[in-house]
Amino acid sequence: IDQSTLNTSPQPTIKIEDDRTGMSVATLKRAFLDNLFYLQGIDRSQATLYDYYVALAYTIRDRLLHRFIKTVATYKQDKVKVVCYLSAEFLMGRHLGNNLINLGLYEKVDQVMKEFDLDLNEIIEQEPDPGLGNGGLGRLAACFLDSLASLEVPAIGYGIRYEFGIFHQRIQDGWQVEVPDNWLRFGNPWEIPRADESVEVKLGGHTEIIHNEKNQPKVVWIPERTILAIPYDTPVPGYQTNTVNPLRLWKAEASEEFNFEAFNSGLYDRAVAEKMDAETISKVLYPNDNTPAGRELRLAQQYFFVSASLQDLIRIHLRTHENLDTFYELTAIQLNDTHPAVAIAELMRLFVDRYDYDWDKAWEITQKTFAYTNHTLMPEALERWSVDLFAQLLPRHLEIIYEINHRFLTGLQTWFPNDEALVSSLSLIEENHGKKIRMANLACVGSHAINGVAALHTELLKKDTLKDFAKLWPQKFFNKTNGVTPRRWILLSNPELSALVTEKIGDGWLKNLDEMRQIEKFIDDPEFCRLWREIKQNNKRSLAAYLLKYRNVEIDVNSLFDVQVKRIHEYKRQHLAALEIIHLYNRIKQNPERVMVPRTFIFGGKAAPGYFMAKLIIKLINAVGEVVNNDPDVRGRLKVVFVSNFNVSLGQRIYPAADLSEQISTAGKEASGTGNMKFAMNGALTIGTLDGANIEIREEAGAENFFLFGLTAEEVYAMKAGGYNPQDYYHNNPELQAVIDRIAHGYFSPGNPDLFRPIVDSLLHHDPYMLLADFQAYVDCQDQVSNTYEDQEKWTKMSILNSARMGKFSSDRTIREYCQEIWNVPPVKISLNEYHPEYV
Ligand code: B1H
Repeated sequence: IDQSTLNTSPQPTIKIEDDRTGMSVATLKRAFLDNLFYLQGIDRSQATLYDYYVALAYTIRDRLLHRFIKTVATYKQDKVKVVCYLSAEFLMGRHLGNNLINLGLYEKVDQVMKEFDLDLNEIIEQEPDPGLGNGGLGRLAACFLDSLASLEVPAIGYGIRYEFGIFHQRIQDGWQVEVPDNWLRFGNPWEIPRADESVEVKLGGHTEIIHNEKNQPKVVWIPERTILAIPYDTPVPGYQTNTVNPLRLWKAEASEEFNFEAFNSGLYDRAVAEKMDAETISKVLYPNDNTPAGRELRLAQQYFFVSASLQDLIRIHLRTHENLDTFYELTAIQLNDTHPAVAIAELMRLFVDRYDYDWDKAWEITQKTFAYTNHTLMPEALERWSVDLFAQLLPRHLEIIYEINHRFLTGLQTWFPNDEALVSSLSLIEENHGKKIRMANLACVGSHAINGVAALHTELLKKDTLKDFAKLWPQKFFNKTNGVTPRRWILLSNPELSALVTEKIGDGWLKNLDEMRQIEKFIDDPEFCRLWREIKQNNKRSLAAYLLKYRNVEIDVNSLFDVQVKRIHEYKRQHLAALEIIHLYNRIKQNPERVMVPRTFIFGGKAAPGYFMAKLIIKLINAVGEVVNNDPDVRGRLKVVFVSNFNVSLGQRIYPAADLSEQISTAGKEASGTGNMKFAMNGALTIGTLDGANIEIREEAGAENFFLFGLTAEEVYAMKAGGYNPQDYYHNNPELQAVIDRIAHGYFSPGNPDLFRPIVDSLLHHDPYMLLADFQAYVDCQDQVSNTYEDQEKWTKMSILNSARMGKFSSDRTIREYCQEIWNVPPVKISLNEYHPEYV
């Protein structure tokens, strides 16, 4: 603005590079200072790093917003088909760095910060890591949103705006201690509340039959409580596209109407109590991974976000359409596991009760709308809600589920008369010890597509967990092997490796990860190999510096970094790695002069707070570390580190620094795994079983570039069927015996020899995850790893080949497959006005 004209001319000249949209360094500088002053209310002489973070976040948010508004307007105007990803979890990780990358602003903003004497990395570190998910399932949802926007696919993510995400993990005296994660304490610049689009969600009460004007009977639900669902939108930009899709998370609040009533009748404290009750629904994420919670509040959470989301979708549809007949043509709803599966009953209720559709028409639309992803084969992990609980909270939905079941089973009987076994396995209701609703069966019946998340997993679903559905509807089953976004997991996490790759083959790999194959041609180029090694070494050094600075642990950057980071679960077998460590320790104790490749075992991961064995495994790892790390005989050859509070941001530091990726679950138990992909993309070699996506990773990388060990899924089943006895292994393998005995005799728990008894007993008497059966194969394979590591040239080549061949595991590939085979949703280009329309 020409200052001299301000007070004299009614029409000052405005130079149009809008400070809220401009992408030049000069504009970004001005906008950043402006936001610091006017939004954060502080100037440079007083600002903290956090103030700078907020100012920068708002600067970037402005640049997302006009793309966001244009994207949503285009979807509405062009009446395009939209993917709706329903998920109880979205483990997004920090937004700032990723948004800079996707907007193509990373370098410019880095420069801007330098001009203010600020370090962009330090500013990025100020953002609290939004942990609205447990692990792989929630992170998959986040990677999918990145790929959807990057592929310009119209999409919306629907979930819950938990006030407290996954707990913060502290380690005290070797034990996990949970601390609440108050991530919203200082506000959240990335979300936009849309109070005007709030909807009501009802709970409880009973149903009645009334007669309408034509004297036809009709069921009405008389609910007991009303909760207000308030949407908060977080813009999700694609990589180098104009598409910015919404992630819409619902917050629960007391409905005003209800409160007024109570206030007026003088029941002030009851009104306050009810208000708090309502807000409890979106208060906290249940911290169970791969185990359902079975609590009333959890069912209320599921229904809450599902009902709000479906009402939202119907409202959106009716903005441009007269009725809901074509709902499925414009809306493809994906159920991320069974957590949102009550959506099938809710959509039926809305169609039949509220919009007066006849049952058959409603059912046809419902089935065409939904698709279901299964994420686990563990029988105890399949959700089953007690009918009593359902009746209390969702009486009308229970009736609808019974009606769906009745029609489904009646139909079955005409095709398979007198097949009682089939009927009882497919029924939505489980009858033994207290009636339960099988949510996986509801999801299968109400969807047109059912998919597993890796080839083996889908095969096992069809053969075992969902075998009768697969026989009934083979055409409904699909495999969609998981993937991860290369933007966050390579470009943002591993900038040096990314720069090297881009220098050699251009930057096409970021949109088409298959192009990474082109780096194979440098495998015999000694300079390339040297740089590759140097980058890994730099990543190891920066992880070591971080651990020293923030965790006060010192690790040797010249040792092999052997890493297992994931949720702690018996089936994932962190304790198998602990047995290997004890075994290596025993070797050293037997021969203290023994020469060996120095190793640092790095563990990270949270245990569900109520999962006793998982917590004991954490204690075991720390107890073994305590002994090994302090024994003078070990002399730097072995170190054990448990990094507390593993989360998305720590993952971004750890994956690029790993030499070896531990993927050692019992075959047939890990549906896919996605950490395995992040490691391999960043040049770690994998030691793993034939489980989940490991199988496909090995296929892609080449068997010679993968350290394979252990029983296959088939062998596991056969062995169990034949009466597996872990004692046989214990008695026949003196080295294994020595390892177990060290634990059993209290070597790692001085003064408390019984501390690890539950682990020892479980291994010796049941060993449901077959650690003892796989022990020797694992030890031998680890020796092979060490031998290979001694040949650094060979190791480097294997590392390059792993990175080069991971194209399949880009979530872009996964999303393309979903779009073509399940959703039938094409991309839509978003054209952008150069400036905010009001300014043009
Ligand atoms: C996966 C879950 C899960 N499978 C219940 N199942 C939950 C189940 O809070 N709950 O009730 C939370 C999470 N998570 C994981 O999904 C699999 O174990 C991984 O193998 C897979 O890679 C990931 C994504 O598909």
